[in-house]
Amino acid sequence: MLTSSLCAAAMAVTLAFRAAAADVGPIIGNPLIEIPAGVFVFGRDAGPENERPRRVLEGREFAINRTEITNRQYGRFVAATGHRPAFYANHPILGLDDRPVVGVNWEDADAFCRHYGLALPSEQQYERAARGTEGGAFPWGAAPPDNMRANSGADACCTADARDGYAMTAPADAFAREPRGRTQSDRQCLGMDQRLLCAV
Ligand SMILES: [Ca+2]
Repeated sequence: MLTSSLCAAAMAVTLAFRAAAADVGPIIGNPLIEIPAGVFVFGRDAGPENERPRRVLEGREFAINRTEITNRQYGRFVAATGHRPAFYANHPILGLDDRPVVGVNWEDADAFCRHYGLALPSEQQYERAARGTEGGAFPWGAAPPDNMRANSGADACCTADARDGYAMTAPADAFAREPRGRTQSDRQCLGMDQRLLCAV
């Protein structure tokens, strides 16, 4: 998990309206994935107090971006609105077009979502999209992370770890091989271990 100082929150819309159609949305190149209503596991018994207890909730349907918001997508928002660029917009790696935008704060992320008629996702929405319905420890299930499943940092803070192929951020869809945020229709949300998403 990258430090929160680099993160924007994931973005999702909280309105419980039915998405008009699959794989569409206002953000070019980043469709909204429909997450159906239904019961899902939220929280866990082991972990910080604010994650306890593990419980089963009835979730409303919503939709959330397939991947994190990329620098290319955030750049279009900046060009359209005059909003300040991401702090790392010109970084040789973190600022690459296909990488998740980093160096934006909550207000930036909120403004981005609002511009597209979306909203930041709730904790429940984000967790439902990332974990599926069964409450697995990771988007792919219970197996521990490995270099094929996720882009991770070094075990000890704060050095790069390129064993997964990326010393820093990876393209937003880089780890598409494993299901993440599986939906009942097999559409997937990807890369939620990194940073920024929007939803409807
Ligand atoms: Ca890495």
